[in-house]
Amino acid sequence: MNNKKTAPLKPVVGALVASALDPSEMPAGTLPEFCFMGRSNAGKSSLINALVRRKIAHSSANPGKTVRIHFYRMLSWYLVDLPGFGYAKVSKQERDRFGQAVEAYLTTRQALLGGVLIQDCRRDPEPDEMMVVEWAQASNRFLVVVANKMDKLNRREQAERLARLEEVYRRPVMMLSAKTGEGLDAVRAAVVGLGLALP
Ligand SMILES: Nc1nc2c(ncn2[C@@H]2O[C@H](COP(=O)(O)OP(=O)(O)OP(=O)(O)O)[C@@H](O)[C@H]2O)c(=O)[nH]1
Ligand SMILES: [Mg+2]
Repeated sequence: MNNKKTAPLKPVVGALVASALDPSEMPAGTLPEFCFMGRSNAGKSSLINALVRRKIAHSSANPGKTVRIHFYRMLSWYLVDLPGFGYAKVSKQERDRFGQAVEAYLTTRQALLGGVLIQDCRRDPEPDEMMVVEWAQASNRFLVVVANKMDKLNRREQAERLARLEEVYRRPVMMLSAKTGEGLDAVRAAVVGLGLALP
């Protein structure tokens, strides 16, 4: 019998598995993946941290922080934090480089089930957001559209913006404040409903 004390099992949930640009740097596609997309500063990292109940994704007031494709281990899937579109703070050359990497990831990654598109509820969708919707439709992937920062609006404005966004997107939109947690349970339920366990 082995009486040696074993080290406690390291928590795997939330562990950063890879920060990739090239497909060769990505984990083997043995687990399903679900990605988080949106304009820089929309609140991707804030939503991820709220869903996982841990500060795994870096969130800051400094747009363009996420400049690689980050893979985080969940219990039975990988959570993928994609670099945001439209960063001000990096060169065009660098922007093109991860733009291409993201496009290649979205179009070729077999393990990718779908994702969350997050945007600021005060803005209208721009071509980048509409392309994500087209991508989901064309490739038959799940897409949850989230309008974040609802705490910045009053109730009447929230209702107006929700109606407007659903009209433009032509699909359901979930209102959220990653800051206060309002709307978070519904986003959590949408993700868990796809069979993706959250802590
Ligand atoms: N008022 C308010 N601020 C928020 C909310 N969600 C995020 N923020 C703030 O918005 C800023 C950007 O949030 P992040 O979560 O870092 O955004 P991101 O989409 O991950 O940005 P990049 O990684 O740069 O692409 C931070 O200052 C957050 O504190 C929200 O629901 N309400
Ligand atoms: Mg981020």
